[in-house]
Amino acid sequence: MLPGPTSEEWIAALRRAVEVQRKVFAGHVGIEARTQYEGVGEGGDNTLVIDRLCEDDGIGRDEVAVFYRTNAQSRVLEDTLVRFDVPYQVIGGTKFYERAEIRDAIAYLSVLANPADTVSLSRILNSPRRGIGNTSEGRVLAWANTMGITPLEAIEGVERVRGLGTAAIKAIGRFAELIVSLRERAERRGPVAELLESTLSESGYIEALEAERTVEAEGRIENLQELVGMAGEFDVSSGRRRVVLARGATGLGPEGYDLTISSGAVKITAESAAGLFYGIQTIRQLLPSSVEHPAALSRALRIPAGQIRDGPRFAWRGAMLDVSRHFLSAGDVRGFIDLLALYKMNRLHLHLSDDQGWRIEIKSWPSLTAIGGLGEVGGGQGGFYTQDEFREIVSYAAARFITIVPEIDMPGHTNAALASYGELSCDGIARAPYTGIRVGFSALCVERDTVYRFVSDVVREIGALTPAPWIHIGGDEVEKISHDAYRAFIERVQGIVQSHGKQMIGWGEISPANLSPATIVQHWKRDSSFVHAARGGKVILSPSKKLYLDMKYDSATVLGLKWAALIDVRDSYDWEPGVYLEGVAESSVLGIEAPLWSETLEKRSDFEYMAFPRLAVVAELGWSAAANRTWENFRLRLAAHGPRLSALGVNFYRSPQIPWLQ
Ligand code: NGO
Repeated sequence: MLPGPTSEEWIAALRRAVEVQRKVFAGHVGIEARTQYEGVGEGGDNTLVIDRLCEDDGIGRDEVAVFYRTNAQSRVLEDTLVRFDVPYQVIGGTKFYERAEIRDAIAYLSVLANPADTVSLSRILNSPRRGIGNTSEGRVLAWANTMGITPLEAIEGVERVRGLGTAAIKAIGRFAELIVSLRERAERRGPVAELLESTLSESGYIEALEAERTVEAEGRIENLQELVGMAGEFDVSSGRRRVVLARGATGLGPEGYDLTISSGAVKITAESAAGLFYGIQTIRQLLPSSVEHPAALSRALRIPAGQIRDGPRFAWRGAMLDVSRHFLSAGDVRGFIDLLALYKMNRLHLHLSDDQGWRIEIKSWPSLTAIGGLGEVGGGQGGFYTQDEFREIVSYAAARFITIVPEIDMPGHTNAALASYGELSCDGIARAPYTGIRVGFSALCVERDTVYRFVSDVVREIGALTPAPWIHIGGDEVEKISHDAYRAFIERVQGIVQSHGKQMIGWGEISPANLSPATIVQHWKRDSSFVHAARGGKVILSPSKKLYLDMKYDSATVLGLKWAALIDVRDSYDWEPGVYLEGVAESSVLGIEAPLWSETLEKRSDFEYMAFPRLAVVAELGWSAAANRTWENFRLRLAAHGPRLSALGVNFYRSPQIPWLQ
């Protein structure tokens, strides 16, 4: 069912288009249409390749990416489209022509040019890939259609996986597509069902996740399969080519993986789903950066053969976003999470409250967001996450093996709360909203019982939004309270956090309080973290001179602050977490985390500019063994990430220390 011309006028326009095409190609027009999984077809010289018309490819329903095989052809096409007044944009060397019209025009053209192509074209235009999401009859038929198998075979496939959740079925659908594509390229050997079955059973992965049966697990399958799909395009010599995911002992720890790439298969073995996920991320990094752009996905991709046995050095590999000083939408946070996943980071700490804004809905204290959520630094609009939005962020992150760590900063950094509820101050008077960037001036009234009721309500509500065991209570930069009163406050809050079944995390300042060894201290400047290490507690390292992503790169950097240091890429790389703090041995270091404070950052691209490429440094410090890293080697590897970050649309700082590849 091709979308036909919709009016007389259209038919005329299409005819003209056909004529132009015929002329420019001297009467020879071939059309080839393909989806991501159909491999790279061998069109003739004048083949027009219509690529990926699926909305779930991120291109959008009415957009078309058109590639020509040679530059000359691409110029011809461009001329043609310009003549027909079709706007286009160039992304990563690929031209995108928007509008449903051009899609229809090309479809129509294809019918005239080569009726045999109608079938494959309609497969794409009807985009059955969108439909592989549930077991309803229509979907199964669509699935069968995509795979080129009979509806009965498709139903059998679904039967076999009946009982799995929607996402799992979707994932299997994708797997199936992948297999079909590989099989097509191997000239249709063996029945589809057999291949599907053997790949699934060898993986053991679906079953393992099925055992978990959680929403997160389903999200993970989906994400994993998406990425496997990307790897599915690898171009190796003919034969049965497969991606195999296996759960099994590797001796590489719970997050480690063993990746073997040979001409016959790509195999990842890991003890946990997280390990498989990281193996996939490595495949992703081994593939050319063009895979990061939807338009480039169906090119022939080559992946080097070899074996990688890999596992992380630290359990905590984190970043922090300060969404209080300037608010970031949930969508922007998800975008950031995607980037963390690429670099195998596993914690995202969200600094949800500060003097300038309260960013999370608390149902028992509604004014926190109704009043405290309104502003931000500089007087902008602010904002907050509803609990539902926050839950979505949590599960989006979990699907990428990233744990969200929520922070409510107290007893200082609380002006937004004090502006919302006067009873949290000792004088009972609500504070005015604050839009500046000073610190240290606000404090909860630590003598008031109301304050502890408030803390308990907040911890309970936030704790319920995330399955993670941690609540970060800030505790930094308190100038308005005596040391004794501060310590007593921290101890009481620790009890509250524990009473809600969570472990407390706090900034370095909390160390002198009588902390449980299960509490975690986050070092950021000279402090007494060693006291906590001595009592058997764990420390997260966020040294401001090394890991503060809000510090300027050099004196010419416009964004950011510089109170701790100027931190170019090498400064953040050249240090050793295992011996950084006296009295905090490597065994006490839980891991590292890079905070991105947002006093000067207004929009997502500002956040990205400060985070990248330094976040790649953090990833390496968190993951690689000290013996395996040197600056000279790192800077060359990082250089290759320039095109990848560009393809992902990340606004990153092109440090002159790195010989960036174009
Ligand atoms: C400090 C302060 C934050 C600032 C940040 C700016 C900590 C833990 N408290 O770090 O409020 O935003 O510096 O670099």
